[in-house]
Amino acid sequence: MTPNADRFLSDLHALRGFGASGVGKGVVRPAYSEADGAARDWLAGRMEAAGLRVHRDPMGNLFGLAEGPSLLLGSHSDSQPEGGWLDGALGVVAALEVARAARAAGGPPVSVVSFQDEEGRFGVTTGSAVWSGQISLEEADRLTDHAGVTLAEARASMAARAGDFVDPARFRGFIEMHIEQGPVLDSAGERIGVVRDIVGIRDMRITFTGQQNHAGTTPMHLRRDAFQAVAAFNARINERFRNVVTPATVWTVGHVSLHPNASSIVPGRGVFSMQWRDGESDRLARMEAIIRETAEEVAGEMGMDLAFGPMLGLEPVAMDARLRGALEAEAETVAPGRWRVMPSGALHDATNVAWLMPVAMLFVPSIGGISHAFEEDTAEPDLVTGLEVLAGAVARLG
Ligand code: HGY
Ligand code: MN
Ligand code: MN
Repeated sequence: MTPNADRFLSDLHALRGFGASGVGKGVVRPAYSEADGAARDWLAGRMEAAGLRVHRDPMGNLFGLAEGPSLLLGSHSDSQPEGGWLDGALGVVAALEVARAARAAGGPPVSVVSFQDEEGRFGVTTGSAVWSGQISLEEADRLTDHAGVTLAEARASMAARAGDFVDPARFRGFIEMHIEQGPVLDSAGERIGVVRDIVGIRDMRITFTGQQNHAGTTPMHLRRDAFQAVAAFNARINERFRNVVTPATVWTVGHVSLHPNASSIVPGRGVFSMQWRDGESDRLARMEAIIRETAEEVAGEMGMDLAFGPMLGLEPVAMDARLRGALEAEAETVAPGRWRVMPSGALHDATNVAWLMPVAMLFVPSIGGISHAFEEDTAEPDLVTGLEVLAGAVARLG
């Protein structure tokens, strides 16, 4: 089986055209946006041209199905609000190329998927989470983005063309190729990472409500300033986590919204996202307890009402030994001595799909370790090396 590197790179650049940010190679293609819909229509056309049967499920997950039992390859084609051109797109386009190459070589059958809302406009890897039953469609429909739009409203725009959920029993396994999104491979001068396991995550919205008031006339000691509560929480949590976390644990306050967000108004409401990730579920639970206690303590001291949104979470998962073995054998063939087995600190659809079938993942280096930013990039020879390892592993599993 010989994948066509030029056709693969040309498709990858074509996909970048949907939602191209105009800054570097970046893209703005959030789930269910116009650019996302147009990109999915284009991908559907490429799937059809590759001889695959196009199927959209109620979440908007897009499948190109091969006849009979097949291996499923893919990732996602939605982006962060400011995203790179490869995050997700690489795995989808590589899957498409391997499906074409496999078909031309007379097998093995390969199906392709682009999951919807991997980047969590509404949740955490929402499309594959619903497909795998980690969250029900009914529950997911009530999730809102930062602007207050519900998932039910967003997916309604794509509902007309949706069929049923695909029966996962038709797939023999799932392999997701992705950029590393961290500095390990790039700084070591290595070409391929074979993933051992993917960390777990928790994500929750927290709201402090104080009293909106005049910024000139309200004495400092009488204020119930929601921003001050958010700031105090953040300072305290960094301190409190100290005895619980390891150097691999990460946590992020990535979205903050103050109401009404005006220079001359003491903010009455502060809403922020609290996200934390670690390879051990127990540690994630201990961190949750600290977060809740600290927020309650700050609310009590500063006269705030406190509300926690629903906590979304995915458990850490290990990759399947057989699929992983095929990637390792192929990595050693294509890039001898220049690959490693490594954990994934980023979340991926593979986490959810692992509940349905054996899964494995491979990484290619990210230049400077940058991702979730317009600057995200990977040298083209590394993209092609990844494609070759993926195709070779599929042939081995044939
Ligand atoms: O946030 C993540 O790890 C993933 O890119 N959605
Ligand atoms: Mn991704
Ligand atoms: Mn991402």
